[in-house]
Amino acid sequence: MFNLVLFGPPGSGKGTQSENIVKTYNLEHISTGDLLRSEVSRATPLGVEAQKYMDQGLLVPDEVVIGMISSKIDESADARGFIFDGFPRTRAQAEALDKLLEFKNTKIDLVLALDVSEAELTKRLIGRGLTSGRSDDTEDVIVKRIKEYRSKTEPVASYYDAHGKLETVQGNHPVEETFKLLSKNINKYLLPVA
Ligand code: B4P
Repeated sequence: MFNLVLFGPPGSGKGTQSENIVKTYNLEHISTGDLLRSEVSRATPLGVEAQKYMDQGLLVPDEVVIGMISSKIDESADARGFIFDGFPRTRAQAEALDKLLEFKNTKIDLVLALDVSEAELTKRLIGRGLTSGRSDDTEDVIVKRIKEYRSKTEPVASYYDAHGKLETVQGNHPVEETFKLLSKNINKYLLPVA
């Protein structure tokens, strides 16, 4: 099993690149953003709780997100591997993920961090907001999301760096070009299937 974390600020292209990676390497995609938005749209108790945070550009509490991940991993026990998109976003989530995977006799193999300038992030998210209808793609919420990223999520990179798992990839390029850079790193561990 090969497990990859795709790491980066809001709008860095985690969701976009995950689609390409899933198709090329046949990995199971786990996006906490997508899972949370699905709970919100179905107005489940978890979704109602999560929406309060997401609408303000804040991270949803760790225990909510960690519980969701655990059941999602169990659903795909036979997978070739997982791509974790937008998770972990705090050190507590990173430690919880390590414990969960250890319990399942596996581990995180590689963390690919997308490096994108703040001006480009803002431009992309405002652009997406024109059509996405997402309540967190407005200018004032985007500023809060980037701030939340800098204070709570960015430190997670050092956690993985200390474990020798972190590779940083320039993500300012067009989608296909960034994908080539990501693939170069993944190919050291796993052969493409497509
Ligand atoms: P997420 O759904 O994870 O979303 P994201 O950070 O906005 O986006 P991503 O990096 O995937 O960007 P994308 O490819 O879409 O999080 C949303 C919220 O959910 C969080 O703020 C938080 O509240 C909550 N949440 C999620 N996970 C959590 C966790 N683990 N713990 C706590 N809370 C959690 O790209 C963005 C735009 O850029 C798109 O329009 C795309 O088309 C464009 N784009 C992408 N790559 C491009 C490129 N190379 N060139 C030009 N445009 C590009």
